[in-house]
Amino acid sequence: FAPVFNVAVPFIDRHLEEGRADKVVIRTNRGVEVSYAALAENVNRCGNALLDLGIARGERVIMIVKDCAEFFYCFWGAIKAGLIPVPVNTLLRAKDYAYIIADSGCSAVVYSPEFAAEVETALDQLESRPSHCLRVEGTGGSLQTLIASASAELQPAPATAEDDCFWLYSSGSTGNPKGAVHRHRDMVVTSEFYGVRVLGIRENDVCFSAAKLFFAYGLGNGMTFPLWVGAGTVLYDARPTPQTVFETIEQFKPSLYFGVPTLYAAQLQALETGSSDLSSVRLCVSAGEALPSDLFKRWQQKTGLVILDGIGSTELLHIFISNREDDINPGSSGRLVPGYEARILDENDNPVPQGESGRLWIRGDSTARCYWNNPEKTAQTMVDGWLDTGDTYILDRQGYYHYCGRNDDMLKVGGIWCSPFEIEAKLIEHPRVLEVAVVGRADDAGLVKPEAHIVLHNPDDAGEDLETELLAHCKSGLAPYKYPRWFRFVAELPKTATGKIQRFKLRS
Ligand code: 3SK
Repeated sequence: FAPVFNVAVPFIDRHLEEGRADKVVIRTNRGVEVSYAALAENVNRCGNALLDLGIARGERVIMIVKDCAEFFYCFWGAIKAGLIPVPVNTLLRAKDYAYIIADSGCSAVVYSPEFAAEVETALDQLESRPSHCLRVEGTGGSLQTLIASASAELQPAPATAEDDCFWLYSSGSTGNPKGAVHRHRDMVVTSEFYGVRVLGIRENDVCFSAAKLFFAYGLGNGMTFPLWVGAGTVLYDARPTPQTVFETIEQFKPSLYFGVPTLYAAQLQALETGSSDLSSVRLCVSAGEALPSDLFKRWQQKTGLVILDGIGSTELLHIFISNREDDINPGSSGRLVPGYEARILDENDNPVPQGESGRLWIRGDSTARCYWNNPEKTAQTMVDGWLDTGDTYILDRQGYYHYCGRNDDMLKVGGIWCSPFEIEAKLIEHPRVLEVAVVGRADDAGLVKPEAHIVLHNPDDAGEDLETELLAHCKSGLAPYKYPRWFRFVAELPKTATGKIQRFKLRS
């Protein structure tokens, strides 16, 4: 890396020097097309618009923004101007946003109008509001109107590859989300090591990520990897369903498709009664949760396409263990991505013999510098450049890594972290619920979803009506993917002598 290095230069400005000014980089489901020249200009305008508001170097800009061109303008404009963009999950609720806005100490919140109800409720709950709260679209001071009137010239703020660049919030099993602080170098590392060396992404590729840009997974798939090699990307701004994903692929003809196991399973189900032209796709990718080998095989049989499964994390920014197009072991996460090292340790922090399970630690140059404002968690998780992934893994004799579960009780539901304790806290608010424990259970496709085990004040209340009521209760206060898919009314919960719930018994 050069001594002075703002990562917006190689990702955005470089393309003008390399003759891609007129090439379309972004196509959206709303009919928007953006060339590399227009992207660079709007990034400059947006960076200036944020500076004109008085936001100073190093200050945070929270982005609760759908997948659209303005996501790119705001993210890269902030980076080029020396500000810190913080994309946040758009599926969260007001209480989550209130926490993140306060924790980040941000100067600005930028949000798509679709999320106004939750975001504005959050802002009303805060003791002190950020100085600037802007909608992306709309009249009267929206980000779009500020972009239109700001200067199109912006010099990159001086930075080094080691300087803080952007944050992503990651969920914890208990407690609150943590802001993983990423550096300027991190997106270069993931784009080069995973994007180029594993996916073989090149200039003539077109990416379509059903996983949204606010996830570390979607951010790489749909934004940084295509920008790194001068490729194109397709943005879809609503919730992906099998139907809309197939329509998007048929319309925009991407060569790389990025999904999550739950969506691949739903797409396969849709293909039982319908068909879709996937001929543009050269490779499918999956992450977020382990891809069952049966799902891999059925997808390959039905579509003729392989799915590259891998595991990544918000803290490492993208995938660090992956299958390869010419080296796939279905049901495994694959082999280490170049640039990363792995250790599997026992409970005394000693390496386990090959073939035995232990806690997976990873080292690589895309690891977050720290968790914001959380030295204790940083010290526990990030040690001498190694990151504790929180996952249990086995390395087999052939060098493939096999996922065995979490070391904590976290669940991955549809590729998104989900804390059972948060669902329990919601259920226990219900007046009929005495005790509750939530665990993960595999559905018919082998994908984990939350299951609630409930002790009622009055066991006679159990039944379908109460299930419906509890479902509505959960959906009213939790992010949409966090509700239990099954309710089991039980007489008591299995507990240790000290009263700790024995979750392993509920899982079995
Ligand atoms: O969950 C994953 O597997 C993942 C993959 C890539 C980037 C980020 C994450 C969390």
